[in-house]
Formats: sequence, structure tokens, C-alpha cells
Amino acid sequence: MPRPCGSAAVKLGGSLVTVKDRPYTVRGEALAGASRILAAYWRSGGRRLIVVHGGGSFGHYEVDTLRGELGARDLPAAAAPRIQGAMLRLAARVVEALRGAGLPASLHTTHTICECRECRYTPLLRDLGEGLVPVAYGDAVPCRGGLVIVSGDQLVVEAGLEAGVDCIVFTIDAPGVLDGEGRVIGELGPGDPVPRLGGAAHDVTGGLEAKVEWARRAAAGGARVYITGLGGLLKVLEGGRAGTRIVV
Ligand code: IP8
Repeated sequence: MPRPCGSAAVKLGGSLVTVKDRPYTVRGEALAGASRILAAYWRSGGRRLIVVHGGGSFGHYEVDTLRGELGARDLPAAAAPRIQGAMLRLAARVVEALRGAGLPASLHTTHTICECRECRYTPLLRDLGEGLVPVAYGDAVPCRGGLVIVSGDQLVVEAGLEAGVDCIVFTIDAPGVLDGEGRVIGELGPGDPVPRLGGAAHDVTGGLEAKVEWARRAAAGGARVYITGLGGLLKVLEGGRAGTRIVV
């Protein structure tokens, strides 16, 4: 018998909510669709929900552009505001879409809750306790003269585990993790190799391999974990199977 997720932390992948190879372009329909699904889930009986989104053609593109302009892979702290600005623009669109679907989305700017890669989730947990839907996103965080890019994957896992959610779901622009023949891998166990992808444009936080690594930590922390497309999101939140389940 499927057991619905009583609470969930959901990552909206940058590749899902933006056109990854077109700078600063939101995929409006996908974002609205995701927001409707999350609202339907949240309304269906006192669910607790955390939403995190990725950088897509806002954050990743801005990091890439800055690296090109400055001729360096490691960026100085002075470059952070431009990346933060790009992410804030996207976050505003995401929060607007979530609110448009009826969710009380409260935005948390990641660079203010993190010290280098150490993030503090108490403000999100406070809002969760108030019946709100806290939203955070991958961001640039100044760190000892330089900056680090904290991924939304890290945030959704750490915030989700700290909140003790039942399910942590990563949505991506594919129905799940695909094998070499383009078929969805139903379950990825601890020793299973992660297929290498042809390299999504402008991904500065490690792509699929890093995502699976974070997903494994989430599963090890006791959450039910899926990587799925938009089509499978409601199904997994309702306790069904779709996409790729990550098990440990
Ligand atoms: O897309 C990265 O977040 P992600 C955010 O979740 C930036 O890895 C600023 C590139």
C-alpha cells in the first residue's frame, strides 16, 4: 500500500525551471506546473513542505560568465553580489509562481544563512512550524576572500533531514536517472555506478554525480528519496513509484 509523504523537501532542478542554455530564461510552464503539483500536495491534508531550487541559466550562467571575464576558476568575494543578484531574480519568479498556485512561500536568501558551506536552517524550520512553505536556492556565499557555490542539492538534503521530512525529491529535466540506452533506472543502490551525462551546459556544481551523492546522503539520513521528472512528482509525493529511487 503506498504511504504518502507526510512531509517533503523538494528540489526544483535548474534544468527544469529554466532553459539551461538560454541565459536568464525561465521555463514558465514547467514552473507553473511544478507549483500546481506542490500546491495540490500541500493542500491534501496538513502536509509540511520545503522547496529549494537550482541555478539553471541564472546562477550557473553568471558564474561561467564571471570566470570568463576574470580569467579565473576561483572567484573573489567581490564577484558574489552579481551571482546573488541573478539568483534573486530567479528566486523571485519561483516564489511568485508558488504563491500564484496558493502556497504561502517564504523566501530565504541562502547567502545570509550560510557561512562558507555551513548553513543554518533554523529560519526555515521556524517558518515550517508557522505553516509556511520555506524556499531557499543554490547561491554564492562569500568565504575567506573568495566565494563558494552552495548547491540547492546540499540545501534540500540538509534542510529536509534537519526538519525530519519523510521524503526528499529531486526534480530534473528527465523522467529519472537514465541508463546508456535512455531508460529510467528504477533504483540506484549504494554500489551502483552513476551514468555519466553529456555535460549539461554551465553546470558549476557537479551535475548528476554530485546530485546522486547528495541523494545518497539523504537516503542514509532516513528519508525516502527520488530523482524524477515533473511527471512523477505528485506520484512519489503520494507514495507511488516514479523515476529513480535512491536506496542505501
Ligand atoms: O543548481 C547552484 O545551485 P544548483 C547555484 O542547485 C548557482 O547546483 C549560484 C550556480
